[in-house]
Amino acid sequence: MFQKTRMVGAAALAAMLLAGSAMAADKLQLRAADYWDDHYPTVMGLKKMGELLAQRTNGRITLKVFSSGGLGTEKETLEQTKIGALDLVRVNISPMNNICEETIVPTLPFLFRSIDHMHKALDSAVGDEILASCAAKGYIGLAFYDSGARSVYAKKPIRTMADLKGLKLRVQQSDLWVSLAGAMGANATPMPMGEVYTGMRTGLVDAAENNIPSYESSKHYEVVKYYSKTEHSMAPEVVMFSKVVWDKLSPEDQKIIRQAAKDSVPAQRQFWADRDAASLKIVLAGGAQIVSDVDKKSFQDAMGPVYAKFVTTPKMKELVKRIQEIK
Ligand code: GTR
Repeated sequence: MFQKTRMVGAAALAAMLLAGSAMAADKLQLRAADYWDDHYPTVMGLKKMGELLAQRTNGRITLKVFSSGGLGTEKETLEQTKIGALDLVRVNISPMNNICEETIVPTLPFLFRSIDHMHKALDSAVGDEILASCAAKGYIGLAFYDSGARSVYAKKPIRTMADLKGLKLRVQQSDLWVSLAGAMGANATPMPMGEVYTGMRTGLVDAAENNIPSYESSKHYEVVKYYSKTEHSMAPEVVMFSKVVWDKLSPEDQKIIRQAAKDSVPAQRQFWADRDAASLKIVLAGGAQIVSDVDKKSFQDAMGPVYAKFVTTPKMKELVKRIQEIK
């Protein structure tokens, strides 16, 4: 009896150890990068995704976020993700523009009529198709995050194209952005976000463009005080997973990761809305002026050549049309 119990006990222990080692082998710690700090809504979105992963797998899958641009510029972290040195990355969609052409579509100037229209479009099949379009380039698009609308800020108000004429406007590293800034009347200077503060201080650039939380978090409002609501693009943020890593995961884990990213979106949108309001207060208290009487139509009317140059394939044309048709 004693003997039998001991044997059963030993077998059970062995089985437990085996199961334990299998579990340990299955443990997956994903590594993500983001330019912003831990309190910025994009990083908070990734952390929400991590929480969901841990809850849904009893801690088997976790997500560590390397924030504050610690791993490099967005271009660099995209390269690291492509080779699998990073598992995923959160970037603005703009640095994807030169990599994967359909990401140009949601970056296009004046495409979305409102935040609500942008949400509807990105939540629809159009959004999924754009996310899926980067697989051949090494990226599995998991989700779009909110980034509001981007507007120009400078040392003077920008109400018309004439106001922007000849100004050196910092843009993201994307050919579309160079063309877009040119069509708005400015001289485009592409550079990574981390260099813009010094660039503005030293006069390397006169102006930049971004949403209010970025204008605030980057402290750019300390250097240039006029934020003019051109609202020329609603280029969203995007979460991109490394395809080389993805292809090694089980279909079950792929499903769990995809779902956790999607399910982090509503929380991220709330973090965004909260931060947008809080950032506005901070920049106003810091002496920034919000210029609302901008002749947006004059900027919008100048965008024909940008569309003609960048919306080139039948697929891109179709995506633009489907977005415009969303009510
Ligand atoms: C911000 C975005 C960053 C970065 C930045 C930029 O809105 O959150 O990821 O792309 O814009 O202008 O470079």
